[in-house]
Amino acid sequence: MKEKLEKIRQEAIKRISESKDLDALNEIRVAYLGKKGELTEVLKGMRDVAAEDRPKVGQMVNDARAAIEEKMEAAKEEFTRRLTEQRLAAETIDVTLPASKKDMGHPHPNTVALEELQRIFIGMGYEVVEGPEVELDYYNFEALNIPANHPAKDEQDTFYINKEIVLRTQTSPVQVRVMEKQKPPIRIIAPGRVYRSDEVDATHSPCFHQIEGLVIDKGITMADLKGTLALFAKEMFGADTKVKFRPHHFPFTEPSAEMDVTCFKCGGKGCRFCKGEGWIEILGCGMVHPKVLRMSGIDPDVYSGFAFGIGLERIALLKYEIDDMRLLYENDERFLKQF
Ligand code: 2U9
Repeated sequence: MKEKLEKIRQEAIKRISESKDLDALNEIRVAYLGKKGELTEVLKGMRDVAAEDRPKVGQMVNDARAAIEEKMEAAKEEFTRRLTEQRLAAETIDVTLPASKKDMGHPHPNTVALEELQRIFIGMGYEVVEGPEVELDYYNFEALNIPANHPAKDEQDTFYINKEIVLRTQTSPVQVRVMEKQKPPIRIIAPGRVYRSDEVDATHSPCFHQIEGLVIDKGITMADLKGTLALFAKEMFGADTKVKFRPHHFPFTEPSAEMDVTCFKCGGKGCRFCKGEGWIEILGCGMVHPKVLRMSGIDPDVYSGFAFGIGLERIALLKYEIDDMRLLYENDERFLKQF
Protein backbone atom coordinates (compact mmCIF):
# COMPACT_ATOMS: atom_id res chain seq x y z
CA MET A 1 0.00 0.00 0.00
CA LYS A 2 2.82 2.32 0.96
CA GLU A 3 4.58 1.77 -2.37
CA LYS A 4 1.35 2.22 -4.29
CA LEU A 5 0.67 5.52 -2.54
CA GLU A 6 4.25 6.66 -3.11
CA LYS A 7 3.91 5.78 -6.82
CA ILE A 8 0.67 7.74 -7.14
CA ARG A 9 2.19 10.73 -5.34
CA GLN A 10 5.33 10.77 -7.52
CA GLU A 11 3.36 10.29 -10.73
CA ALA A 12 0.95 13.12 -9.86
CA ILE A 13 3.79 15.46 -8.89
CA LYS A 14 5.64 14.64 -12.13
CA ARG A 15 2.51 15.34 -14.20
CA ILE A 16 1.96 18.61 -12.33
CA SER A 17 5.57 19.68 -13.06
CA GLU A 18 5.07 18.89 -16.75
CA SER A 19 1.67 20.57 -17.04
CA LYS A 20 1.44 23.60 -19.34
CA ASP A 21 -1.66 25.44 -18.18
CA LEU A 22 -4.58 25.65 -15.75
CA ASP A 23 -6.70 23.26 -17.86
CA ALA A 24 -4.03 20.57 -17.65
CA LEU A 25 -3.83 21.09 -13.86
CA ASN A 26 -7.56 20.63 -13.59
CA GLU A 27 -7.37 17.34 -15.48
CA ILE A 28 -4.70 16.12 -13.05
CA ARG A 29 -6.89 17.14 -10.07
CA VAL A 30 -9.76 15.07 -11.47
CA ALA A 31 -7.46 12.10 -12.25
CA TYR A 32 -5.98 11.88 -8.74
CA LEU A 33 -8.22 13.70 -6.25
CA GLY A 34 -11.62 13.55 -8.03
CA LYS A 35 -14.52 11.23 -7.06
CA LYS A 36 -13.13 8.49 -9.24
CA GLY A 37 -9.51 9.63 -8.87
CA GLU A 38 -6.68 7.27 -8.03
CA LEU A 39 -6.25 8.49 -4.45
CA THR A 40 -9.96 8.22 -3.79
CA GLU A 41 -9.88 4.66 -5.14
CA VAL A 42 -7.18 3.82 -2.55
CA LEU A 43 -9.40 5.23 0.22
CA LYS A 44 -12.24 3.04 -1.01
CA GLY A 45 -9.88 0.03 -0.69
CA MET A 46 -9.44 0.74 3.08
CA ARG A 47 -12.11 -1.90 3.76
CA ASP A 48 -9.50 -4.56 2.95
CA VAL A 49 -6.86 -3.06 5.26
CA ALA A 50 -6.51 -4.58 8.68
CA ALA A 51 -8.25 -2.47 11.35
CA GLU A 52 -5.04 -1.73 13.28
CA ASP A 53 -3.31 -0.45 10.09
CA ARG A 54 -6.17 1.78 9.00
CA PRO A 55 -5.11 4.93 10.93
CA LYS A 56 -1.60 4.64 9.55
CA VAL A 57 -2.77 4.07 5.97
CA GLY A 58 -5.32 6.86 6.38
CA GLN A 59 -2.53 9.17 7.49
CA MET A 60 -0.43 8.14 4.46
CA VAL A 61 -3.33 8.85 2.06
CA ASN A 62 -3.83 12.27 3.69
CA ASP A 63 -0.10 13.03 3.41
CA ALA A 64 -0.09 12.08 -0.29
CA ARG A 65 -3.20 14.22 -0.91
CA ALA A 66 -1.66 17.20 0.95
CA ALA A 67 1.59 16.89 -1.03
CA ILE A 68 -0.29 16.76 -4.36
CA GLU A 69 -2.52 19.68 -3.39
CA GLU A 70 0.46 21.74 -2.25
CA LYS A 71 2.30 21.12 -5.53
CA MET A 72 -0.84 21.87 -7.48
CA GLU A 73 -1.43 25.14 -5.62
CA ALA A 74 2.16 26.24 -6.29
CA ALA A 75 1.80 25.40 -10.00
CA LYS A 76 -1.48 27.28 -10.16
CA GLU A 77 0.10 30.36 -8.61
CA GLU A 78 2.95 30.16 -11.09
CA PHE A 79 0.55 29.94 -14.06
CA THR A 80 -1.48 32.88 -12.81
CA ARG A 81 1.67 34.92 -12.26
CA ARG A 82 2.90 34.11 -15.78
CA LEU A 83 -0.48 34.96 -17.31
CA THR A 84 -0.53 38.35 -15.54
CA GLU A 85 3.02 39.01 -16.72
CA GLN A 86 2.10 38.16 -20.31
CA ARG A 87 -0.99 40.37 -20.19
CA LEU A 88 0.95 43.30 -18.73
CA ALA A 89 3.58 42.94 -21.44
CA ALA A 90 0.91 42.82 -24.18
CA GLU A 91 -0.98 45.80 -22.80
CA THR A 92 1.97 48.06 -22.30
CA ILE A 93 1.18 51.64 -23.34
CA ASP A 94 3.98 53.75 -24.67
CA VAL A 95 3.01 57.12 -23.26
CA THR A 96 5.74 58.78 -25.30
CA LEU A 97 4.00 57.91 -28.61
CA PRO A 98 2.25 60.91 -30.27
CA ALA A 99 -1.56 60.83 -29.73
CA SER A 100 -3.74 60.07 -32.76
CA LYS A 101 -5.29 63.38 -33.76
CA LYS A 102 -9.08 63.60 -33.96
CA ASP A 103 -10.50 65.64 -36.84
CA MET A 104 -12.40 68.17 -34.80
CA GLY A 105 -14.72 70.05 -37.18
CA HIS A 106 -16.11 73.46 -36.24
CA PRO A 107 -19.26 75.53 -36.73
CA HIS A 108 -20.33 76.36 -40.30
CA PRO A 109 -19.93 80.08 -41.28
CA ASN A 110 -23.77 80.35 -41.31
CA THR A 111 -23.90 79.06 -37.73
CA VAL A 112 -21.21 81.49 -36.57
CA ALA A 113 -23.13 84.41 -38.11
CA LEU A 114 -26.46 83.16 -36.69
CA GLU A 115 -25.09 82.74 -33.16
CA GLU A 116 -23.53 86.20 -33.23
CA LEU A 117 -26.82 87.74 -34.42
CA GLN A 118 -28.82 85.87 -31.78
CA ARG A 119 -26.38 86.93 -29.05
CA ILE A 120 -26.86 90.59 -29.99
CA PHE A 121 -30.67 90.48 -30.07
CA ILE A 122 -31.00 88.29 -26.97
CA GLY A 123 -28.85 90.95 -25.27
CA MET A 124 -31.48 93.53 -26.24
CA GLY A 125 -34.23 91.43 -24.64
CA TYR A 126 -35.50 89.56 -27.71
CA GLU A 127 -36.86 86.02 -27.56
CA VAL A 128 -35.93 83.47 -30.26
CA VAL A 129 -38.95 81.69 -31.81
CA GLU A 130 -39.14 78.99 -34.44
CA GLY A 131 -41.97 77.64 -36.58
CA PRO A 132 -42.87 75.30 -39.46
CA GLU A 133 -41.04 75.40 -42.79
CA VAL A 134 -44.10 73.88 -44.48
CA GLU A 135 -46.68 76.63 -44.04
CA LEU A 136 -50.20 77.59 -44.95
CA ASP A 137 -50.42 80.02 -47.88
CA TYR A 138 -52.47 82.19 -45.50
CA TYR A 139 -49.61 82.72 -43.01
CA ASN A 140 -46.93 83.08 -45.67
CA PHE A 141 -48.80 85.51 -47.95
CA GLU A 142 -52.35 86.62 -47.03
CA ALA A 143 -51.65 87.53 -43.40
CA LEU A 144 -48.66 89.58 -44.58
CA ASN A 145 -50.77 91.68 -46.93
CA ILE A 146 -49.77 89.70 -50.01
CA PRO A 147 -53.15 88.60 -51.44
CA ALA A 148 -53.59 86.25 -54.42
CA ASN A 149 -52.40 87.87 -57.67
CA HIS A 150 -50.19 90.40 -55.80
CA PRO A 151 -46.96 90.98 -57.79
CA ALA A 152 -44.89 90.27 -54.63
CA LYS A 153 -46.11 86.69 -54.90
CA ASP A 154 -44.16 86.48 -58.12
CA GLU A 155 -40.97 87.81 -56.53
CA GLN A 156 -41.37 85.28 -53.74
CA ASP A 157 -42.41 82.37 -55.93
CA THR A 158 -42.08 79.19 -53.92
CA PHE A 159 -42.76 75.45 -53.95
CA TYR A 160 -46.39 74.46 -53.55
CA ILE A 161 -47.36 71.29 -51.71
CA ASN A 162 -50.94 72.00 -52.81
CA LYS A 163 -53.07 75.15 -53.35
CA GLU A 164 -53.08 76.02 -49.63
CA ILE A 165 -49.73 74.70 -48.41
CA VAL A 166 -46.32 76.09 -49.40
CA LEU A 167 -42.68 75.98 -48.34
CA ARG A 168 -42.34 79.30 -46.51
CA THR A 169 -40.56 82.09 -48.39
CA GLN A 170 -39.73 84.05 -45.24
CA THR A 171 -39.87 83.44 -41.49
CA SER A 172 -42.61 86.12 -41.06
CA PRO A 173 -45.34 83.43 -40.65
CA VAL A 174 -43.71 82.46 -37.34
CA GLN A 175 -44.23 86.01 -36.16
CA VAL A 176 -47.82 86.17 -37.41
CA ARG A 177 -48.54 83.05 -35.35
CA VAL A 178 -47.03 84.75 -32.27
CA MET A 179 -49.14 87.91 -32.87
CA GLU A 180 -52.30 85.77 -33.02
CA LYS A 181 -51.53 84.13 -29.70
CA GLN A 182 -49.67 86.70 -27.64
CA LYS A 183 -50.73 90.16 -26.50
CA PRO A 184 -48.08 92.91 -27.00
CA PRO A 185 -45.45 93.76 -25.92
CA ILE A 186 -43.80 91.41 -28.43
CA ARG A 187 -40.05 91.41 -28.99
CA ILE A 188 -38.93 88.37 -31.01
CA ILE A 189 -36.49 87.15 -33.63
CA ALA A 190 -37.37 84.25 -35.92
CA PRO A 191 -34.39 82.49 -37.52
CA GLY A 192 -34.82 79.63 -39.96
CA ARG A 193 -34.68 78.04 -43.38
CA VAL A 194 -36.77 79.56 -46.17
CA TYR A 195 -37.46 78.57 -49.78
CA ARG A 196 -37.87 80.34 -53.11
CA SER A 197 -38.23 79.00 -56.62
CA ASP A 198 -34.88 80.52 -57.65
CA GLU A 199 -32.15 79.17 -59.92
CA VAL A 200 -28.85 78.48 -58.16
CA ASP A 201 -26.16 81.10 -58.84
CA ALA A 202 -23.50 83.00 -56.87
CA THR A 203 -26.12 85.00 -54.93
CA HIS A 204 -29.26 82.81 -55.10
CA SER A 205 -30.34 79.44 -53.75
CA PRO A 206 -33.78 77.79 -53.63
CA CYS A 207 -33.17 77.25 -49.92
CA PHE A 208 -31.48 79.79 -47.67
CA HIS A 209 -31.73 81.22 -44.15
CA GLN A 210 -33.24 84.35 -42.68
CA ILE A 211 -33.51 86.06 -39.38
CA GLU A 212 -36.52 88.29 -39.02
CA GLY A 213 -37.32 90.50 -36.08
CA LEU A 214 -40.58 91.94 -34.78
CA VAL A 215 -41.28 94.46 -32.03
CA ILE A 216 -44.83 95.51 -31.13
CA ASP A 217 -45.89 97.71 -28.25
CA LYS A 218 -47.66 100.98 -27.54
CA GLY A 219 -45.84 103.99 -28.99
CA ILE A 220 -43.21 102.16 -31.11
CA THR A 221 -41.91 104.49 -33.83
CA MET A 222 -39.41 104.60 -36.67
CA ALA A 223 -36.94 106.04 -34.11
CA ASP A 224 -37.01 102.71 -32.21
CA LEU A 225 -36.39 100.86 -35.47
CA LYS A 226 -33.42 103.07 -36.38
CA GLY A 227 -31.89 103.02 -32.89
CA THR A 228 -32.20 99.23 -32.58
CA LEU A 229 -30.77 98.45 -36.01
CA ALA A 230 -27.94 101.01 -35.67
CA LEU A 231 -26.93 99.38 -32.38
CA PHE A 232 -27.12 95.94 -33.99
CA ALA A 233 -24.85 97.13 -36.85
CA LYS A 234 -22.23 98.50 -34.42
CA GLU A 235 -22.19 95.22 -32.46
CA MET A 236 -22.07 93.08 -35.58
CA PHE A 237 -19.66 95.04 -37.78
CA GLY A 238 -17.66 97.24 -35.37
CA ALA A 239 -18.22 100.30 -33.16
CA ASP A 240 -17.42 102.78 -35.99
CA THR A 241 -20.14 101.42 -38.27
CA LYS A 242 -22.66 103.99 -39.50
CA VAL A 243 -26.05 103.16 -40.99
CA LYS A 244 -28.12 104.65 -43.80
CA PHE A 245 -31.79 103.98 -44.58
CA ARG A 246 -33.07 104.07 -48.17
CA PRO A 247 -36.83 104.10 -48.84
CA HIS A 248 -38.14 100.83 -50.23
CA HIS A 249 -41.41 98.93 -50.56
CA PHE A 250 -42.61 95.77 -48.85
CA PRO A 251 -46.30 94.83 -48.73
CA PHE A 252 -46.07 94.00 -44.99
CA THR A 253 -44.42 97.24 -43.76
CA GLU A 254 -45.24 100.91 -44.27
CA PRO A 255 -43.05 102.89 -44.46
CA SER A 256 -40.36 100.43 -45.58
CA ALA A 257 -36.62 100.81 -46.00
CA GLU A 258 -33.40 99.02 -46.75
CA MET A 259 -30.48 99.60 -44.42
CA ASP A 260 -26.87 99.97 -45.54
CA VAL A 261 -23.80 99.94 -43.30
CA THR A 262 -20.52 101.71 -43.92
CA CYS A 263 -18.13 99.30 -45.61
CA PHE A 264 -16.23 97.49 -42.86
CA LYS A 265 -13.22 97.07 -45.18
CA CYS A 266 -12.61 100.72 -46.08
CA GLY A 267 -14.71 102.46 -43.43
CA GLY A 268 -16.81 104.18 -46.11
CA LYS A 269 -14.16 105.62 -48.44
CA GLY A 270 -14.98 103.19 -51.23
CA CYS A 271 -13.01 100.06 -52.16
CA ARG A 272 -13.18 96.88 -54.24
CA PHE A 273 -15.17 95.15 -51.50
CA CYS A 274 -18.02 97.70 -51.55
CA LYS A 275 -17.64 98.29 -55.31
CA GLY A 276 -16.55 101.87 -54.64
CA GLU A 277 -19.84 102.72 -52.89
CA GLY A 278 -18.59 102.97 -49.29
CA TRP A 279 -21.90 101.34 -48.25
CA ILE A 280 -23.10 97.74 -48.09
CA GLU A 281 -26.78 96.68 -48.04
CA ILE A 282 -27.51 94.55 -45.00
CA LEU A 283 -31.24 94.24 -44.39
CA GLY A 284 -34.81 95.28 -45.10
CA CYS A 285 -37.10 96.80 -42.49
CA GLY A 286 -40.15 98.96 -41.84
CA MET A 287 -43.10 99.79 -39.59
CA VAL A 288 -45.52 96.85 -39.52
CA HIS A 289 -48.45 97.61 -41.86
CA PRO A 290 -51.66 98.42 -39.91
CA LYS A 291 -53.50 95.85 -42.06
CA VAL A 292 -51.03 93.13 -40.96
CA LEU A 293 -51.55 94.04 -37.30
CA ARG A 294 -55.35 94.03 -37.66
CA MET A 295 -55.43 90.67 -39.49
CA SER A 296 -53.65 89.04 -36.55
CA GLY A 297 -55.95 90.58 -33.96
CA ILE A 298 -53.80 93.53 -32.84
CA ASP A 299 -55.49 96.97 -32.85
CA PRO A 300 -53.31 99.35 -34.94
CA ASP A 301 -54.92 102.35 -33.19
CA VAL A 302 -53.44 101.14 -29.88
CA TYR A 303 -50.26 99.37 -30.93
CA SER A 304 -47.54 99.90 -33.50
CA GLY A 305 -44.38 97.99 -34.32
CA PHE A 306 -41.37 97.55 -36.52
CA ALA A 307 -39.98 94.53 -38.34
CA PHE A 308 -36.80 93.64 -40.17
CA GLY A 309 -35.46 90.81 -42.27
CA ILE A 310 -31.84 89.73 -42.68
CA GLY A 311 -30.48 87.13 -45.09
CA LEU A 312 -28.12 85.00 -43.03
CA GLU A 313 -26.01 83.83 -45.99
CA ARG A 314 -25.48 87.45 -47.01
CA ILE A 315 -24.03 88.23 -43.57
CA ALA A 316 -21.82 85.09 -43.61
CA LEU A 317 -20.54 85.92 -47.13
CA LEU A 318 -19.72 89.48 -46.09
CA LYS A 319 -18.16 88.53 -42.77
CA TYR A 320 -15.84 85.94 -44.36
CA GLU A 321 -15.39 87.73 -47.72
CA ILE A 322 -16.77 84.75 -49.65
CA ASP A 323 -17.81 85.67 -53.19
CA ASP A 324 -20.02 82.69 -54.07
CA MET A 325 -22.98 81.51 -51.99
CA ARG A 326 -22.74 77.98 -53.46
CA LEU A 327 -19.54 77.40 -51.48
CA LEU A 328 -21.60 77.56 -48.27
CA TYR A 329 -23.64 74.51 -49.28
CA GLU A 330 -21.07 72.29 -51.00
CA ASN A 331 -19.44 71.31 -47.69
CA ASP A 332 -16.03 70.92 -49.30
CA GLU A 333 -13.70 70.48 -46.32
CA ARG A 334 -10.92 72.43 -48.06
CA PHE A 335 -13.28 75.42 -48.09
CA LEU A 336 -14.84 74.98 -44.65
CA LYS A 337 -11.46 74.46 -42.94
CA GLN A 338 -10.58 78.08 -43.59
CA PHE A 339 -13.07 79.56 -41.12
C1 2U9 B 1 -44.42 90.55 -39.67
C2 2U9 B 1 -44.52 91.75 -40.36
C3 2U9 B 1 -43.46 92.20 -41.09
C4 2U9 B 1 -40.11 91.31 -42.07
C5 2U9 B 1 -39.27 92.05 -43.04
C6 2U9 B 1 -37.82 92.44 -44.67
C7 2U9 B 1 -38.26 93.69 -44.40
C8 2U9 B 1 -36.80 92.12 -45.69
C9 2U9 B 1 -35.49 90.44 -46.72
C10 2U9 B 1 -34.13 90.41 -46.14
C11 2U9 B 1 -33.24 89.67 -47.01
C12 2U9 B 1 -35.73 89.08 -47.22
O1 2U9 B 1 -33.92 87.26 -47.04
S1 2U9 B 1 -34.19 88.43 -47.69
O2 2U9 B 1 -34.14 88.47 -49.09
N1 2U9 B 1 -36.49 90.84 -45.79
O3 2U9 B 1 -36.31 92.95 -46.36
N2 2U9 B 1 -38.39 91.50 -43.88
S2 2U9 B 1 -39.36 93.68 -43.18
O4 2U9 B 1 -41.29 91.98 -41.90
C13 2U9 B 1 -42.32 91.47 -41.16
C14 2U9 B 1 -42.21 90.30 -40.50
C15 2U9 B 1 -43.27 89.83 -39.76
C16 2U9 B 1 -45.57 90.04 -38.90
